[in-house]
Amino acid sequence: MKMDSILDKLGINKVNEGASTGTKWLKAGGDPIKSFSPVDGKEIAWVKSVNRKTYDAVITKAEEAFKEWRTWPAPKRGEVVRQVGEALRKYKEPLGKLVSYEMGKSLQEGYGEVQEMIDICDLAVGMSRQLYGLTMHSERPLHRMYEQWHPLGVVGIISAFNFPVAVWSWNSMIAWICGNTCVWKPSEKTPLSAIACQNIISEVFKANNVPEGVCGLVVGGRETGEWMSNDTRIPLVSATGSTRMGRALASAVASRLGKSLLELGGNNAIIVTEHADLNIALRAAVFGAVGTAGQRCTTTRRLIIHEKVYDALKKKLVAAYKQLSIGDPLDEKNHVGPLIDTDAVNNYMDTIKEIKKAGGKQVVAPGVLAGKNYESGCYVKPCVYEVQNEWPIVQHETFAPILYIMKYKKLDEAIAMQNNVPQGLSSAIMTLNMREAEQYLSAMGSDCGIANVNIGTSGAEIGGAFGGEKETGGGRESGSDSWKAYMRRQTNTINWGDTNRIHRNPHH
Ligand code: UN1
Repeated sequence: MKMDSILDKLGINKVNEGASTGTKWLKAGGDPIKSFSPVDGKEIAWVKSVNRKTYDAVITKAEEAFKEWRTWPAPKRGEVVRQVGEALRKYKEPLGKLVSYEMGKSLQEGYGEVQEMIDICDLAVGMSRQLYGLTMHSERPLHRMYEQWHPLGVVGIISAFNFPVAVWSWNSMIAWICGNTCVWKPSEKTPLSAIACQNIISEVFKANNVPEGVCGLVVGGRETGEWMSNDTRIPLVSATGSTRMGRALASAVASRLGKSLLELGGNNAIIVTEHADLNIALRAAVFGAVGTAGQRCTTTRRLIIHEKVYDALKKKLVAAYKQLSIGDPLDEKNHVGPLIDTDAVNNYMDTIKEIKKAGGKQVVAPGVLAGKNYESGCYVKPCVYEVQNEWPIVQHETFAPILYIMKYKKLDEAIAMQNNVPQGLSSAIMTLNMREAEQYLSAMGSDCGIANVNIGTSGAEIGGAFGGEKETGGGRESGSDSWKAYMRRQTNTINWGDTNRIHRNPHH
């Protein structure tokens, strides 16, 4: 399929309005944003960003729609989400290709993202019948006490370029079955993938007479995110992105006593013990470090290797990195695609300068690729450096395929190194030794939101709660009981007795 026909199928024009209340596109009124592909540097299409007036119109519509949407039984809302999942199955190929082309991740990963959306729809459909509250025994006679969960209202969703569609769906599908309306601000680096999603859902929402306003879209930059953070009409803002963005957003939302759900930076490590299966460790490390060109928040950034297996694993790493082919991510023989833009390339180069200045020892060389097939200037070589964990550059998340390796002697020391960074998203240990694995998963082990054994740091499934501690922001999205973040808890006590009978109780 040619890209033009893909854009056609997904309803993307040369110039698009970046504002929608669900099935209706509004005049966005703000500056146009150009979306270009990091794959070949070509312009794909334009999107007009929102101005304050259009933004307000979308939020107002979402507020109005909430009044009706909350009256729909949750399983009926789930039925709409089930149909969204069906529609996504139908559009998996063109949407996966657009994600891959607009963001630069491999085609396999582009399809994987759409599959993740389908999976979260399935999960949310089941959840729509399981929004359970507890009941408890009242201390008063002839009283009943229980908890129920109600929707919050308008949920603002801010997503990042690296998962242009999946992370939005984790939030929106669950927020919807809970009875909320959503307004999505996608990354301004990948607005077309968002417009495509909006077109796909709008078909389903129209067919089901879902109130206009349940799924809003506002394309815009940092300022639009700030409007959301300060907007008292939005009780919950769920945001994925950098720690810098998260810190600003969290304090703005907190100062109006709103809720925020944050999924920010990671600095994920794999500990490889002397008891590891080195082939499993190698595969996990390479996939984790170079997948999505190192631009996942779950990317493996540090390998902490036992001294006994250090040289052996290092040799295997060097050999494996030699096999990597870098190029057009839509061509399935390539393993590594481009970074999102040339700013990211500059960031990669600045980081390498810092590593060298600190005394990092090169194990696999870095480089920016130029010439034929690399015209976009966004392709870089995945590289490996020997470093010290406490160096400021190692403590910092750089969204690029740079892997740090370091040596340890005792597991306690390795765990301390792993935890000794400001971030706390994902982590893994490679070992076939039960004591090591259990220590790692215990309260004395990994301090991250995700801790794995013999599987790498990236590729988390939607069924588990996803998120992390410390500077990662503490939020949990997608599976398990993460739905609770999108609802408010109400404790209800009902007196079904008459006063006389209560009076007879000697304790009251
Ligand atoms: C992200 O990078 O923001 O664990 C999310 C993974 C994916 C999610 C990553 N399922 O790699």
